[in-house]
Amino acid sequence: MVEAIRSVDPEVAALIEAEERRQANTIRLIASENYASSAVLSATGSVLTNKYSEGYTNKRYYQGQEVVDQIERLAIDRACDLFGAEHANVQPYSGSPANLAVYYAFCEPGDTVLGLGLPHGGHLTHGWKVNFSGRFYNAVQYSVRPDTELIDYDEVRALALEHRPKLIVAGITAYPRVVDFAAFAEIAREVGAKLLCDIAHISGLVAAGVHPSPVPHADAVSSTTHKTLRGPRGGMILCRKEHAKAINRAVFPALQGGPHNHTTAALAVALKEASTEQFKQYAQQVVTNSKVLCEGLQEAGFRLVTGGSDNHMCVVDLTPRGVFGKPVARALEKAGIVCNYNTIPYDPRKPFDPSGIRLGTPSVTSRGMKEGEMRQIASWIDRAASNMDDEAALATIAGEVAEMCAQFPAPGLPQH
Ligand code: DSN
Repeated sequence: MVEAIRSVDPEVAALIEAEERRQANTIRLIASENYASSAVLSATGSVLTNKYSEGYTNKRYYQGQEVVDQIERLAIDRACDLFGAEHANVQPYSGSPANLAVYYAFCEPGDTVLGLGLPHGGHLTHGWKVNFSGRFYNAVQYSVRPDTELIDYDEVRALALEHRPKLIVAGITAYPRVVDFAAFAEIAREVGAKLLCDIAHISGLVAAGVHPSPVPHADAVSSTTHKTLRGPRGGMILCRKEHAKAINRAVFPALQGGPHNHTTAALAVALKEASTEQFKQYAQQVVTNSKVLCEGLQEAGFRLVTGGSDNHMCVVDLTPRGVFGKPVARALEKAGIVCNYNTIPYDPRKPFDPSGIRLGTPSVTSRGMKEGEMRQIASWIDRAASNMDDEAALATIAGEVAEMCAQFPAPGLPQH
């Protein structure tokens, strides 16, 4: 495919190849990233990008839908089967638009919504003040407990009883533990709120049965499709039949125009991949790898937020090592290990220069790395954090990283 680009635009072709090399030769620990398979990438780059299909299957505003209708139907059916859902909308462009659509379907502007605060591991769209969710709605934020750093379900209930939200959002982007969706559902029922469970980070784990599913508990479940689910960049919403009309109307025509049919096809492929035994084993290994990475880091003197991980990510408090998130993330990048700096709960430092880093194992697990490699990665992180200003030491680690990467070819990438 790059050859076709090169004949028209060598500059962009060269940049794509540079990114292929970067993705191949570095250890990617960004918890929200993954490697989509060649099949998913090919569907994303297919002629389906050429077609407009505003509307839904058998109810479109353009002719020529005999193929696209079948593709969208496949994606919907596979999503419903995989997650045990009554209805799926596979048109949201990504996770934030999916959440916006659920707010639109269930709330009026100004209504009260209750979500996890961003500094405590929530997402921008869970009511953070600079986001639409905090500007157009009366957002109340719950937090994690200062002692355990676990979601404070007592506080969620107390805030729900006090503020009577129209919508409660249960979801995380930087929280390394299982979310108790049943507990959220009980609180939502008690106060008459709708429940949105945002499983963007964990949808692959949910699909594989290694994280409890919110589907039996939630009015709507939103997700991106490119994180642990390993699909194309996109979004989807699962919901009960009773909400299907409201959710569909919110996505189109309220918020979006034509669906991205190339993404829908790639999602259908990813959902098929995610229904296999191989994917179940993958998801299990993602969690095992995360636990082992945490243990290695603890042994090296780092503090793990909540004391460890039972999903695909670890949030690392660097304070005991006397270093901070941003410089460590930069040093790690020089050492060939890519992550993001992150706040820790009740962080005394500023979000742009916080105390922690967030690490995730979806990408390295897609390359086939297991427990031994996680211990090696923990030891490289330890070495990099001890040699942050030593360019030569960091370059040496980068060389070792590239050697290990060469032994674990990443799905979807040509080998350079
Ligand atoms: N940006 C994603 C993440 O990294 O968690 C969430 O949208």
